Amino acid sequence: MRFWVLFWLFVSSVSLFAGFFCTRWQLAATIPLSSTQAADQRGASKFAVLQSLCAPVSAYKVVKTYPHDPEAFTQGLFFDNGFLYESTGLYGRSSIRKVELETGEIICIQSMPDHLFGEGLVKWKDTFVQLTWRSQTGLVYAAESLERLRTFSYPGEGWGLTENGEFLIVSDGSAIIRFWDPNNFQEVRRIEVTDHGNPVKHINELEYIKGKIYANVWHTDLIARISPETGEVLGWLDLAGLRKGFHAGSNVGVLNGIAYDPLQDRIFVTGKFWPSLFEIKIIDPGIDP
Ligand SMILES: [Ca+2]
Repeated sequence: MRFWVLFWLFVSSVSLFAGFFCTRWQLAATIPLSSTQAADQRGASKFAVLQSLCAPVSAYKVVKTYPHDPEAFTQGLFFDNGFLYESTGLYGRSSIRKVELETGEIICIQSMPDHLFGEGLVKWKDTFVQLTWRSQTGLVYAAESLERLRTFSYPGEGWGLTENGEFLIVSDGSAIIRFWDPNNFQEVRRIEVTDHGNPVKHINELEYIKGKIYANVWHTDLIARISPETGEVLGWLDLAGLRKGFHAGSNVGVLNGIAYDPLQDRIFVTGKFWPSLFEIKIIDPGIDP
C-alpha cells in the first residue's frame, strides 16, 4: 500500500514539474494577431492562440530571402528541380503556379474554377495533386504543363498535403493527419498529432523532411516537427521573427507554406500574402535537420 502511495506522489510530482514548463512555453507562444489575419476566409474571428508547447523549441537562422507574390494566398508549397510550385486559395482567386525561386516570377499559372478554394499541393510521380478546402474535390495536373488531367473525391476538408514516397499525407485542420494510398486516394491509416499527450489542432500546410512531417499550425507562427509513426511532436519552430522585416500595417496573413529541396538540403517557408519567402536553417544541434 505504501508503495502505491509513494508511486502516486512521484507521478503527481512529475506531472506538476512537466506542467510548469509546458505553461511557460504556452505563454511564450502567445502570438499577437495582425488585423490582416481577419482576411483569412476560413471564417475565424480573432482569437488568441494558446498552444501548449512541451516539446523543445529549436533555434533557426535565415539563410536567404527571396521575393514572393504578395497577392498569393499561399495554401500549398512544394520545391522541385529548381522551381517552387504553389497552390493559392480564396474563392475566385485560387490557382496552381510554377514560380522561379530567385525572382518570384510566375512561370506558369492555372486558375481554378471560382467555386474551388485551393489548398495543399504535392508532386506525385509525373503529376501534381492539389486539395480543395470544402469541396471534397482533389485535382490532378500534369507536372510538366500544369494541365488539369482529372479530379477525385474525398471525405471531409482538405488542408495540407505532402508525401513520404509511399503515401500521400493529408491534414484537414484538426489534429488528425491521414495517410492516403496515392493510387486511389483512400485512407490507409491516420495519426493524431499530440505534444506530450495534448492534441495539436489546426494542422495546416505540410512538408515531409528527412523522415519527419513538418506542419504549419494555423493562426500561429509555429511549425511542428512530427513523428509520422506516432504523431508525437518532436520539436517546434517559432518563426514569429520572420515578420520583423514587414512594414507595419502591411497586408500579410498567417505563416503557411513549407517546401524542401532535398538536393541542397534547403527549407523554404512563406505565408499568405507575404512579400518574401525565406530559406531557413535549423541550428539547434539536437535536431537533424
Ligand atoms: Ca509543402
